[in-house]
Amino acid sequence: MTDLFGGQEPRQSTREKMAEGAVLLRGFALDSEADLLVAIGAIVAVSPFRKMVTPGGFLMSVAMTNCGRAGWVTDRTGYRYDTTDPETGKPWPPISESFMALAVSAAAEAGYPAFYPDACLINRYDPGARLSLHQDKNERDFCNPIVSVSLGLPATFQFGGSQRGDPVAKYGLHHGDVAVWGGPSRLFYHGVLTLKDGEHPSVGRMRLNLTFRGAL
Ligand code: MD3
Ligand code: FE
Repeated sequence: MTDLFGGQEPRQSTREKMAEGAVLLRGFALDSEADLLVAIGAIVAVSPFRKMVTPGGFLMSVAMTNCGRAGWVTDRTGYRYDTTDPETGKPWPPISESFMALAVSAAAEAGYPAFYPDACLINRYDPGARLSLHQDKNERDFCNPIVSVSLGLPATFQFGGSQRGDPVAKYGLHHGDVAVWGGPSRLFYHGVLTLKDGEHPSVGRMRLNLTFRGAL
């Protein structure tokens, strides 16, 4: 028998429809875990995680950094995409091959075959961190989906509708899960509940989330 997988079976990935245009690919990133963690380490060596201030003056509990041609930032003047990291004054590090391959293949698997992100926001949730209900609408073209990758501790994700008051569904997002949000669900309200304490075997005491975007 030819050894197709180097002695290792590819891990199983399942697909779940969350809403029109929104697909959850459970376990899709598990085989890329090691590459992703190395790439994140290289990014934060150049552009470290930082907690940013909202236009309203609140310090976010989620620490963030970016890679790609543009990065999402917030300060007292507003939310925007910036081609330079305001902390370093330099361009953000590039999107690595392993990041790009994962984002492109997940988008294709979810029915978006021509998605080539130019920005990737990296969120770090320490225990106690949360992200309140919001829409992602700083991107130029809402025809592009957003691809999100969850690593580390599990979190409860809230997914509503196009109005803030719409009822929300809750999903557990686990290490290796990838979700793709496009079409009618692209502008739906969403958020992440307060992260519970724990220790993940390969990531430690945190959750990491990558979101790939067509920003510019
Ligand atoms: C649904 N991040 O960075 S990822 C964000 O887990 C953000 O860190 C969360 O919301 C996190 O903006 C959720 C899932 C996600 C991302 C973007 C979406 C869901 C989305 C855009 C539209 C609809
Ligand atoms: Fe968001």
